[in-house]
Amino acid sequence: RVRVRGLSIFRPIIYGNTAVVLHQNERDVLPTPDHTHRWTVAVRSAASAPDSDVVGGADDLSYFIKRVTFKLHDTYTNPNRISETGWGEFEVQIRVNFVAESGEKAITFYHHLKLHPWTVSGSSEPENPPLDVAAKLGPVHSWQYDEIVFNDPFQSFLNILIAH
Ligand code: SLL
Repeated sequence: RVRVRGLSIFRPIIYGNTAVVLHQNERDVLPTPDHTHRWTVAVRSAASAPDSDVVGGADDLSYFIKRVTFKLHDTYTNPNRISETGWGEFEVQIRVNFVAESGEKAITFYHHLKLHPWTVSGSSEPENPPLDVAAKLGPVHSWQYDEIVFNDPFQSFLNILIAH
């Protein structure tokens, strides 16, 4: 297999989470009533379709990404989830495995799960509003743009990337 030496190619991604405050009636039926939020973490393509204002999609990264694994805080008994309930923020470990043809090693990065809509009013310090106020503010979003860079890619993998 031939590497294309001196060439770098990247693919843009966004990663992050959304979170909502659980209603009391949702909390009542959880095995863990101390959980206050429901959240979802995700990795998506940041290359939007030309005729669409929707960024990313379900599996629009699958031509070069084989698997994305999320590792949650040790307080979770099954840490490999993408959608969960909880009460606190923590670093989510995100591991990306590439398709076998790429010959690329897996990469690992982190996202700080955001649940709380810190607000600033007037000249006071930022504050974390109580749950009933946070619920009215609506979903919290925290997304990061990044680029996955491949240096000296295999010719066959380069073909896959540029053909897509
Ligand atoms: C904090 N350093 O104290 C953080 C840790 C951990 C969040 C937050 C638990 C879920 C469960 C959950 O929400 N952990 O135990 O079922 O804020």
